[in-house]
Amino acid sequence: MNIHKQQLEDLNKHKLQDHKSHFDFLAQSLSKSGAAVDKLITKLADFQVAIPSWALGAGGTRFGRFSYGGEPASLEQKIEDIGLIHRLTQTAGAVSLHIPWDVPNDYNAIKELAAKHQIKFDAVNSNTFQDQKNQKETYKYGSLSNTSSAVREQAIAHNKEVVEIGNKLGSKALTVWLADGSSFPGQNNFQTALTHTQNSLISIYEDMPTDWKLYIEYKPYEPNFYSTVIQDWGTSLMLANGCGERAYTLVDLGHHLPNTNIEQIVSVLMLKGKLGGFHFNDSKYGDDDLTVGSIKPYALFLIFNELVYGIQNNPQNPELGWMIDASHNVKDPLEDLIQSLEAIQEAYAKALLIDQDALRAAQEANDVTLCQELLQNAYRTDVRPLVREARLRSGGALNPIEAYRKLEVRKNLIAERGSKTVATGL
Ligand code: PSV
Ligand code: MN
Repeated sequence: MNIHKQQLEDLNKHKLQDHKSHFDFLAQSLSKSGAAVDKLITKLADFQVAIPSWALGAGGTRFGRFSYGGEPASLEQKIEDIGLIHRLTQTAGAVSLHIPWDVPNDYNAIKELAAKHQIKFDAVNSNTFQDQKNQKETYKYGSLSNTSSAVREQAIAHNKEVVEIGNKLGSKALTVWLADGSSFPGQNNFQTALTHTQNSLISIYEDMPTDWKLYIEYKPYEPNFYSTVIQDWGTSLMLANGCGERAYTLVDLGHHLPNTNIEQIVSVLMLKGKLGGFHFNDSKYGDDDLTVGSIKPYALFLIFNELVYGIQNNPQNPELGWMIDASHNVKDPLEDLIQSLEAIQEAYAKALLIDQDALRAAQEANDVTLCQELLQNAYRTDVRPLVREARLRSGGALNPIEAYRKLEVRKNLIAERGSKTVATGL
């Protein structure tokens, strides 16, 4: 399915007058308080988030999976789906592939298709958490950390192959997330597992092209429930430092124990120039992979406050790889992703409104009340007209969810692909 320019213009036309009055009102009051509104809009329009290729179909839990009609059955169809989301939101200009789920058959054709939809290839992800058909060694007891050198070599070779695939597409980063760990006390020797992991990562890192980055993701539990080898940001940072300059920590919002102060982690990593990638989602209990901003929008705002501060003040930190890493068990995956993108843009816009100079002065003066006022004034501002204006100027839909429904995207995808297709992923 294609969404044509004219279709979006027709849909936007009906909402334009209302939008204009809301936007003018907000722009005026922001300008009065010293904000450079046009610059804000440009920043929002430039902010692009990668969509993971494995999140375009229904997600599942270990108890079951309820398929969605019209799911993409091939890499081409996955890119077409991202093209639809990008068309509507103008915020999803990248895809993150998971190998071996997404090995292209024809590299040139995939590159052309992605370019047609203005989609770039972001970080590529390796998969050593599942065994593949005809695979010689099993990852049941770990991959890069395994006690067996044959297993470790196989996992290292897989990661190198993922880099080769990504390199042919124009990716510039490899994300490694390990399920390695133990389910019972005494099962693993912690020190041996960590040493193996460090050595394996060094071998992958040293083989990467010199303009590539390595993102090391951490997670405290699941699928192993007693320990994971890379359990937290400190372990990830230590491993990244052990690899070299182009190795970084990747923060996935769901990979923390309840109430962890994620914004502080972000801040410390950026100060050290070691925050490389970011996976957005939301959660109530664990790695719930829910729609961004659906549970703890204020926490997301505080995280964005540190990201914005770091982007402005930490030139030692590289540009970040942004990605949504959510799962869609009950909602239409494309609608869910659109909602996540909207929440990300809103949190970013609110964080951009914080008067950083005033906050700094209030912090220096230990004026705790004013510090809170400054943060919450920004948070309480309804920034949706700004986000809509950024989308409008880039050629997107004023209201992407409404447009998605009016254009009957899902119905069209089911008509094209059938109701029984199943997308690869988790
Ligand atoms: C693991 O929970 C994770 O967050 C990693 O990023 C994986 O690559 C992704 O989910 C999908 O499996
Ligand atoms: Mn993740």
